[in-house]
Amino acid sequence: MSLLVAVTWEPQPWVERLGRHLPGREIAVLGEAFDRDRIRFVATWGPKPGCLDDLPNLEAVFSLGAGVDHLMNYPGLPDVPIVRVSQDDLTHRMSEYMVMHCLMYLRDHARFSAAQRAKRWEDDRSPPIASEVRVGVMGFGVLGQDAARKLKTMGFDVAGWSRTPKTVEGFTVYSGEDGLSEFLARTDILISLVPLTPDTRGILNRNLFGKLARDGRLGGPVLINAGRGGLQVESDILACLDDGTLKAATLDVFEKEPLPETSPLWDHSRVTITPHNAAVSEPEATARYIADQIRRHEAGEPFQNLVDRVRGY
Ligand code: NDP
Ligand code: OXD
Repeated sequence: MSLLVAVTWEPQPWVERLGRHLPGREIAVLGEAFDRDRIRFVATWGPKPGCLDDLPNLEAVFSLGAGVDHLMNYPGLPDVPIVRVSQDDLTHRMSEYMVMHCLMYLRDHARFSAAQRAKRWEDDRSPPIASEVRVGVMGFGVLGQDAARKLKTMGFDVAGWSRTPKTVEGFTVYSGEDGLSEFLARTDILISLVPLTPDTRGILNRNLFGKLARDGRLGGPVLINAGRGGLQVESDILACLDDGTLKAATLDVFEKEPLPETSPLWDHSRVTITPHNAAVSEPEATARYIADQIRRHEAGEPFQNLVDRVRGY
């Protein structure tokens, strides 16, 4: 069997690890010579048009990330199972990110950091405690639920929002259009972990920000988006920060990546920017996961974390 690595990144770390976790198998690399008839699996992120064509014996495509919007928009996506990454290493990284940023807002880190630079002893006798802050996790799937559990352990008052109704012990889960307004009305920190689909594109906009709670302990609603840049309308985020509809925003993902130097988001005092690294697909853990999935498939078991092409995630 051959596995084709088709990434927009440096392929070598992936080739080395996939080779180690799939001993005795051929690992082909896009851009080098390989026999297209021998390719049974592809592991890819952001494949260039044409590179998944003409693979007559293809059995599955692995997305090298949890999100699959990079594949859903691929013209002529092969009609084989699409398997996305969903494993603990990635999940735990995302939860670290969400817990850290929520705690930074809870403890008003930006204010104390500015005070330190100004050598100012900022008196603060009544900071909120986590249980007084309502976190709303938009996208209550694998990542959203893990982050929610860890935030709850810290004491935050956490609820979720998903596309379909669900029962998750310990949480109120709102769903669909019907549940959105109520979910937003009880949310001080909005975490976005929804996939980018035709239904969710541009969902983080002025209309939605205007429905967030305004009576919370943080002095205004906060947005944390690590879902996808296409979910957010950046001009609305900036305008809402400036007129007080939003108090602050942490953004890991952007309409255009890398974020252009000309973006006003860089200079905004109440925007925290990270370079789409909230939860990276670490090559060792990801290669192990892909090798496990291939072994399952070859043993006649179903792939895990299959993508539904109609839903788009
Ligand atoms: P899951 O598929 O497990 O969860 C997705 C959740 O979003 C589900 O709860 C789903 O609802 C909900 N959802 C989807 N569409 C809608 C909609 N139209 N309205 C309301 N809810 C919706 O995905 P993961 O948790 O594994 O990953 C989520 C996303 O995180 C990825 O798609 C990716 O874009 C992003 N990501 C970002 C990373 C980063 O480093 N910045 C790293 C990894 C992922 P339901 O439960 O009803 O299906
Ligand atoms: C992912 C990502 O989807 O890193 O895994 O964005």
